[in-house]
Formats: sequence, structure tokens, C-alpha cells
Amino acid sequence: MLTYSEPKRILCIHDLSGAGRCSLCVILPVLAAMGHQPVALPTAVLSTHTGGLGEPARMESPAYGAAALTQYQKIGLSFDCIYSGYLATAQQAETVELAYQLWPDAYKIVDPVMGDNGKPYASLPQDFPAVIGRLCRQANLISPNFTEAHLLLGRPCPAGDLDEASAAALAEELLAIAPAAVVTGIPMDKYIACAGAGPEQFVQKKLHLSRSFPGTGDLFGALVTGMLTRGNALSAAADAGAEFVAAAIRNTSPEADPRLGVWFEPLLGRLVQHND
Ligand code: PXL
Repeated sequence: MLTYSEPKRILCIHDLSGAGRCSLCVILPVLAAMGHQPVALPTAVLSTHTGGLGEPARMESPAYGAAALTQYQKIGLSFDCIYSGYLATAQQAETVELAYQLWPDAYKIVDPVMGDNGKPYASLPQDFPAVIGRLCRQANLISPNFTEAHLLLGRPCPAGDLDEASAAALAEELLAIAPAAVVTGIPMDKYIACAGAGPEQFVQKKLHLSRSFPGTGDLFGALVTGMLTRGNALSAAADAGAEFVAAAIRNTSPEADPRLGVWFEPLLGRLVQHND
């Protein structure tokens, strides 16, 4: 007999930056290739990300988020997972909270996109760590980078490398905020490490520090979200995310303009699970 298995539905609350391979432009193809149904709720439409390509053209509509969620509720949609990332205003954090109220059983993943390289993003308001912190306290999983982890913990980002015990301790500290955490971009000798804590604790050293690109946090976050939604453990999800980011960096020509992100598209086939 023919049986149907409906793809898991994931509400993705992120910006849509047309060029530059970040946010929804990487999250949607990754989650769809992994067999899920991503539903996009753009927080803002930008021509590019804000990471060095000049001042992007912007389109923002403050009432859009709540109106879209109300319609989804009206037509009976529900979500297995609510995955949020780059938010430009405190009101957009309220939109995420509204989604939590409407679908309380969804697994909530917050990528607290606020900064990188030791500094908060200049485009975001000063009180953002408090706003995002409030959201993180309602999440099942948070996925800050090294800078964002320190913004959430309210202390400056240390210079220099961490050892394994300190990386694990950093992830563990975040458990005061959410029941599970995965921290990316931890400087460790010549590597970038990822550390997780929650039901399990792990430290994975993965990438050589030779090149960095915008959007790799979103690529990692999408992989983790897709893997967890498939039922994998956090360590396996983080491992798959780190491997895919590493492969996408290797697949990007050294001559490419790094501001345009990693060439992940030719690798999407690796994420497909063949059931036939
Ligand atoms: O990938 C993070 C990100 C997402 N969205 C926008 C950004 C950035 C990082 O610079 O500018 C608009």
C-alpha cells in the first residue's frame, strides 16, 4: 500500500538577503534538500547582507510578521520547529514570541545573530543582547558564535585561544539561558572549534582558520536544524553542520570574492536522503 510521510514543517524567521549567501538564501535550500518543508517568514528584505558590500537596499514592513502568523494559524498550519536568526528590531523578536505562543509544541531554535569577530554588528540597536537574551530564554536550543556567546553572558570576548576544557565550560555556562547550546567559531590553536552542552557535551575541532566568509553561521544553523528535525542527537547535528561548512569552504575558489559567501550549492545533493 502507498503511504505518505509529510515533510516536517519548519518556520524560518530570518532576513532575506538577495546576494551574499546568508540567511534565508542558504537556509531554505538546505532544509528543502534535507527533505523538510521550510516556511519562510522574512524579517526584512535586503539586497545584500551588511558585511562589507556597501549599504543594502532594504524593505521592512513592521506589521508583516504578525499578519503572516495569524494567517498561518487561520489556515491550520502547524510547525514542528521554529528556527529564528537575524532580527533587525525588537518588534521582530516579539513576532518570534508570538509564533511560540501560537505553536507551543514546536521545537524552538534561536540563532542569536548579533555580532562576530569580537564585536556586535553596528547595524543593530545597543539593547539587542537583552532583547535576544529574552528570546534565548524561551528556546530549546541556542546556537551563538563565540562573540554572541559572550554578548549573551554579558562579558567581553577574550582574546587568544581556548583549550578544550574552557570551550566545554563556555557551552555549559549557556545552560543557564537555554536547555541546550552549541557555540561555533571558538578559536583553538590553528582550528575553529564547536562546543555543545545540554543532554550531551562535546567539543569538535574542525576548520583551519585560513578563510572566513559571511553566512557560514547560517549554513551551520540550517544543517543543525535539519539534522535535529530528522531526529539526530545534537553532537551528530553539529558534526554534520561543521563538515558541510568545511566542505563548502573547500569548494570555494581562493579567487572568489569572500563577501559573496561559500559555494555551497553544488554540494546540496549530499544532503538528500534517498528513500526509493
Ligand atoms: O549571516 C548573518 C547575517 C544575516 N543577515 C544579515 C547580515 C548578516 C551578517 O552580516 O548582515 C542581513
